[in-house]
Amino acid sequence: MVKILHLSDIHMGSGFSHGRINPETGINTRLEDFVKTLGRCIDRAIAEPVDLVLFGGDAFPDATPPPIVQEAFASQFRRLVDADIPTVLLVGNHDQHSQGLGGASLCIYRTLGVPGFVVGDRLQTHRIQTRGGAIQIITLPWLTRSALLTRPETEGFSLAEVNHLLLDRLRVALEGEIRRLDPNLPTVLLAHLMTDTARFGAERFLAVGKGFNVPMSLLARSCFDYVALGHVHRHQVLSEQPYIIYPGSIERVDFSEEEEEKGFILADVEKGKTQVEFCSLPVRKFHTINIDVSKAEEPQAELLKAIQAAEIKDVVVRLIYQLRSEQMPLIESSILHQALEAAHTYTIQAELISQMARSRSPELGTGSIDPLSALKTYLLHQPHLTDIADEMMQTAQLLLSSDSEASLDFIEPVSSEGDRPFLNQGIKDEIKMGIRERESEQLRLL
Ligand SMILES: [Mn+2]
Repeated sequence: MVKILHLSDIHMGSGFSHGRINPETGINTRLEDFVKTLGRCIDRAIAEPVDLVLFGGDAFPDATPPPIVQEAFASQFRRLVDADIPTVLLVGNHDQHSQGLGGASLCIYRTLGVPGFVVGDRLQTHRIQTRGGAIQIITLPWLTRSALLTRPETEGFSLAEVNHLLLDRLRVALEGEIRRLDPNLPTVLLAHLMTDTARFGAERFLAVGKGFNVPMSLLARSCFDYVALGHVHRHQVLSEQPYIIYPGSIERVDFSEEEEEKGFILADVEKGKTQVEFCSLPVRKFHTINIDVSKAEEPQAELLKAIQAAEIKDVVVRLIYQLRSEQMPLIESSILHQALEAAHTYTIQAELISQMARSRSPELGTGSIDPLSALKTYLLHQPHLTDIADEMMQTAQLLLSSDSEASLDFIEPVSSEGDRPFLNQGIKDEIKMGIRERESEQLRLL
């Protein structure tokens, strides 16, 4: 039996806007949080001790992390070298440099020949000798088209056709690896990908046409004793026969992960009888206080009541409230700041309700509708947009079908416009345009 610790999506160095500078260290507290949490994972690996550590990809927000972040990551993994625990580092989409060209941030571990470390930057089978016996690990990093296809092969193809071809190639390549497996050894597939059944928020349809989804049938094979995944930040068990698991990210990267439990997987992998356990991590809480005070006579008092009712000590808090423009003089923002002081960090977003009201086309209904039909329906009701309607449709089509790497590899800004706290300047007319979409937030981070 091989005892494995499987963790994924560390994203160390992201979410700095939710932290502050620790005056004692000069370091952003969110970096300190991430290092502490990664430290807990490594502590557990050493305390067990496990025979092998598998990292499912996305070490940093991008392939060129600042030295302080890279060193913090390396000093934690270094402890596994000292403890003589072999480790596989898989390359995720965030670890690849300019879409696969020029190596990945994790390849340095191979270049330096770190003892016991394997970097999974291509589809390949690694036979690893552990204290619990030999095991074979197939690494499947984030796939880019250029990994399996050449440009002339896809000339004139639509995105759907390209994805289809890519899947065919992957099927053949994976089959090749499977045929060369030693049937007597336990086998793990370690992959960074989006499966067709993964859930990463309430509405999956947003991802349609954007991503390259790998069907479960490709992964749920009896030759695998465990399928260790990375990419989706929400922990989920997709199959039990064999176990196919996203451990999820180890820390909350942003508010879209507010409700999610964070942790890693301990797996006892044995030919035909693998057992798994999810181990949760005590990570910093995120909390949204959302309150509509537009009908309140004393909006300020209502806001204070809502803040006092929430547990905010050491928590990353965002206060979102709706009010009418006439109520603005009734809000004393310095008092709100005072009330939120116990939070680790906080932001305040005021939304003016009169300007938020939008008419709604009844055809749009309440069920899910694909984004293109929704836009088409919307345009029918907007005569002033008739001139550019065709162009808008084409652009939307282009956006939806654009390369998944391009649309997903968004690097989180240090501080986004909507996250900026109000600094004793009263309430600005800051209206959040559009809908707050937890799903789209999460999409860009996967
Ligand atoms: Mn990813």
